[in-house]
Amino acid sequence: MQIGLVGLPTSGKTTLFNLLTGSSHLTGISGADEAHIGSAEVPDPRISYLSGLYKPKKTTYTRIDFKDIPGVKMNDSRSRASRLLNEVRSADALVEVLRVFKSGDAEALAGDPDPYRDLTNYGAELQLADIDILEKRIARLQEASKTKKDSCEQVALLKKLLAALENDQLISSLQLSAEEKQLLAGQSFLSEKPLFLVVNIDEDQLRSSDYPNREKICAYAAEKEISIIEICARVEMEINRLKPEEQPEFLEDLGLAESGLSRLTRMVYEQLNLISFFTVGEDEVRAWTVEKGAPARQAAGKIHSDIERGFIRAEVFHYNHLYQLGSAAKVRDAGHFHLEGKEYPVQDGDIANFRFNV
Ligand SMILES: Nc1nc2c(ncn2[C@@H]2O[C@H](COP(=O)(O)OP(=O)(O)O)[C@@H](O)[C@H]2O)c(=O)[nH]1
Ligand SMILES: [Mg+2]
Repeated sequence: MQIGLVGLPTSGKTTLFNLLTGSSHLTGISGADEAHIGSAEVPDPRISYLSGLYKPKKTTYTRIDFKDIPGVKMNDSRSRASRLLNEVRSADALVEVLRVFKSGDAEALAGDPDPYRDLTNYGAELQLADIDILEKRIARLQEASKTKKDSCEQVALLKKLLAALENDQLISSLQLSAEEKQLLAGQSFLSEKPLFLVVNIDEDQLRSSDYPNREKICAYAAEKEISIIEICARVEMEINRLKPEEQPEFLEDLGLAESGLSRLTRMVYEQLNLISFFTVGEDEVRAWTVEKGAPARQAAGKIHSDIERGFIRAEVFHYNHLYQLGSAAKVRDAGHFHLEGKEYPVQDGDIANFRFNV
């Protein structure tokens, strides 16, 4: 699973990427030309609690991968533009960064901020790229259908997608049947990817929780069912430089319960239907990511392929019981331990111990 950071040049993508992943890539107008990849820790207070309880040698949070994809500039060559578009295509979900903050650097390149314009333009760009692909595929299939019958169904479906896009609907908003999804397997469309908006605002705007065109942007996001989050990348940078124990006071002063970075990571994590289960012990307390509904055996495979292969049973209890009762022994006494087979759908917050035999 890889989350692409997209948006116009100087919107703050690399700044956010550096903060999320602890990297130090060049920001600003002379920022790097190529996409880069890194992973971000998914904050989870439950891990801190477990770590305090088990005092393990090692505590490991789960992570998700981000890819910083440079925006296309006016004078970019076609080949560069298409290379960058391919980077967008290969991402599983997109976080679009919109610039609202004012800064000399950004202004010189991109003019006054106009996030509503940027948002609708980018949406249109994704839509056009999909329309272009669909038209080409339909033409190719129609050519082939003169000799092959089974491409007719495909053509009808692709035409349905095309009509939706031309009608300003996102592919993700269509209710496709299982058969239709099957027909589309292996084909990916940009406007089908889960999309998140990061509105990159000024410190003053963060304090007043307002900025120009806020209502229009929120209405657009609501209509298209896009999750939206407001962040001030500059403030995030300042918070990041502080010692961890100094950060809460700083955040409180800004009227925030949590840093924008952790809100962003959690939003992406939750909206993509990802959940965490934990393994605990003296050596390590660790969070693992699976998709909601993943069966126990598959979850075990996240830890090691041997555990998946030789899976016997999972011994499971829930974090909430541990948190309420204070020790695993009390959780066991209260009858909250359960043994589960390979099909058991792992729950968010499960603490699991897998028995296996290879
Ligand atoms: N004032 C202000 N400047 C920012 C903010 N976020 C990013 N910048 C600056 O805007 C410029 C472009 O940022 P960068 O992350 O390189 O944008 P990218 O082109 O989207 O990767 C850099 O000079 C950043 O320091 C912000 O929230 N406030
Ligand atoms: Mg950049």
